[in-house]
Amino acid sequence: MKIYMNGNLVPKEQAVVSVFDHGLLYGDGVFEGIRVYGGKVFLLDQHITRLYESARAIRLDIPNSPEEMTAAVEQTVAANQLTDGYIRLVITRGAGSLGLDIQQTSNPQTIIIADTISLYPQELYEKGLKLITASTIRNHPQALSPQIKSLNYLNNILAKIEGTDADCLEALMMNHKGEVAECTGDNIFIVKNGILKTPSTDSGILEGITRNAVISLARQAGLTVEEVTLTRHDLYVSDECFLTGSAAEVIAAISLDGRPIGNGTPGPITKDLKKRYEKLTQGKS
Ligand code: PXG
Repeated sequence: MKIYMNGNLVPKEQAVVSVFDHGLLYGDGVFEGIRVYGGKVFLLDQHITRLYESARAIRLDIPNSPEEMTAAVEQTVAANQLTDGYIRLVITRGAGSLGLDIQQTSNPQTIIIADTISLYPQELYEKGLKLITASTIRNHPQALSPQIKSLNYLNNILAKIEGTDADCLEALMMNHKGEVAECTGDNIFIVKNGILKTPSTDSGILEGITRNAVISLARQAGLTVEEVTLTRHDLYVSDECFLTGSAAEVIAAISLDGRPIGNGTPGPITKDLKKRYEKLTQGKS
């Protein structure tokens, strides 16, 4: 495996960062998780745009241009002969002194890993996932905006632990107002009376690239899509529920807090959108 580090492709044993890197010391950095399907990097432009926006939001100047970063991703995929897999693109603040001051850091590290990922067991793509509501709320947008895909994922990890403890592979996170935000690594949708609904970006969520692709696919298919405020009640009484993410793709959620959603199996609109998304990933849409 060849890892891209600051312009070079190096064996993974040589792909190392300093213990003084603020990415390690403080979670100070940004990242993207991107898929490769059939040798093509999926929705790369959108991931690059979000990466640079996340970096800008934390006042991190990425040394390369977006065009150079795009080429570096493609180069890493080619060097690893990856046809179907997963890319982790990471920018750290770089090494500095022991202190928060970003002015005492230098050399942000650009790391690109091309590997494989399987987030959920295949059978759950047929059966659907069980969810619980985490007591850990999503970061307050005025503390750390969930729109920034930063290297500090403790907020999500703490909620994920609550899910795992309850035998659920995903957990629902509410925002500081008690509204539905998203899951720990996935966005959430419901279907109610044939209408597709998902929390709006001002609900304190990461604006998922898969989320946006599914919204477009649904509209193309003639569905009404609403980006709204959702409460947990809306989820409990919904007809269908599903999650979206680069790693997860589209996966049904069949219960929340032990309560079945709809009839407790993946619903027809969920299944249809899952198929349409698969077609899109295969370049057939
Ligand atoms: N919300 C959160 C908090 C996320 O971390 C999503 C939504 C979905 O966004 P995209 O743009 O992927 O549709 C994410 C993304 C992993 C992994 O390693 C997690 C994500 C993406 C890729 C890999 O667990 N989450």
